[in-house]
Amino acid sequence: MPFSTTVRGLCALSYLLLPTFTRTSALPTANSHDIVFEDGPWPHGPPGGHGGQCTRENAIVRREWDDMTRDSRLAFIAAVKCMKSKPSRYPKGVVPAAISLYDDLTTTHINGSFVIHFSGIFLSWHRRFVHIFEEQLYECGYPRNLGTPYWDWTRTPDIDKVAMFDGSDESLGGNGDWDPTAQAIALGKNGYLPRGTGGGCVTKGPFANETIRFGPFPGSVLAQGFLPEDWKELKERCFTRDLNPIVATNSLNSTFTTQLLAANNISQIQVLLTPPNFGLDFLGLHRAGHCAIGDPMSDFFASPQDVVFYLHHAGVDRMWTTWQDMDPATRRYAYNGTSTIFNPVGVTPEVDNSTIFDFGILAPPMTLKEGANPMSGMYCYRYE
Ligand SMILES: [Cu+2]
Repeated sequence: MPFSTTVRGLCALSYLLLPTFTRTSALPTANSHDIVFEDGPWPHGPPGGHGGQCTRENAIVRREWDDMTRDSRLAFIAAVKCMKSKPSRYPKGVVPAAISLYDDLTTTHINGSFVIHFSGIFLSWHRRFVHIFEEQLYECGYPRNLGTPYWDWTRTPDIDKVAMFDGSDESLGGNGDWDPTAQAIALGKNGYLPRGTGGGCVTKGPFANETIRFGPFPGSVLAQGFLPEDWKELKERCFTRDLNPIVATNSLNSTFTTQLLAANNISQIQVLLTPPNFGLDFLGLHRAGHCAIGDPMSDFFASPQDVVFYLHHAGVDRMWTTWQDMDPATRRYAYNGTSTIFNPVGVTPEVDNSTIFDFGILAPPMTLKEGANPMSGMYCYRYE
């Protein structure tokens, strides 16, 4: 069985490849004086817009992609394209690969990768990240009563045959074209993932023939524990996908969602989403969603370059929200881990409500407590 030589971190990481040292690059932040915005980091004030009273009636409703109307889907696609047409907010030369505002979100994700994954802030950080994306959809004319669409994985076992990826004008774009040279992905000691049914450039649908600019990051970057010096440099290539029905059928099904929602504590949730020790039959829902789409979605660092990232992480957030809401008294502020990837002892403390995490130039830092409830504080959204 031939294995890919440039294995992607998220799908290919072996638990044994633990970084011993982590750091993130210093980039300007929303609170620093490195960047001065005429109208603040986000022009139209704090998120939410519900005037402090969030109710079931006035909450933003996030719907499954298939449950959205054609008009809503087209509005979403147009807003994403708008984000991709707005200029980056970084001063010239700071992040050469960040051409658009959409790229700024990817930059922030890459820059935070060793803090926001396999850690106690994974869920909270990605919840807010999707919310920042949602705020930018509104700035691009997306109707304010509609939320970020989510992906319910259990509806897409035949992932390369579903409407979401059929390449029509109201899809998220098609599969990548068949690339005969695409190879299986080695999982270290844990076997391999068979290749998907595409692998080449996406040439159909709304995001056809687009260019991506970050990565690919080989799995060794995760193992070494810090980003390569040149990660901010412009490396243009075509936007690809490699939809993988074997991963989708095996790992993105109701057996796993049921198991997740039956978890007794937050550490079980974290393990079931992204098990540190995994194989083809147990990828975890979070990892499997990335692997089922293929590069760049399967790239541990640069995955937000595929817009499906946001639907997938809304799907992850929906699971966490549902689980929290079943027993808010004990689950609302339940955390597990530190602010460092793989939670090494003595690097950063165990997180709690006062732990702060940040979003670079995108938005001000916030605490875990502020991000714990989708229906209060800065948030006012629900899943339907
Ligand atoms: Cu992430």
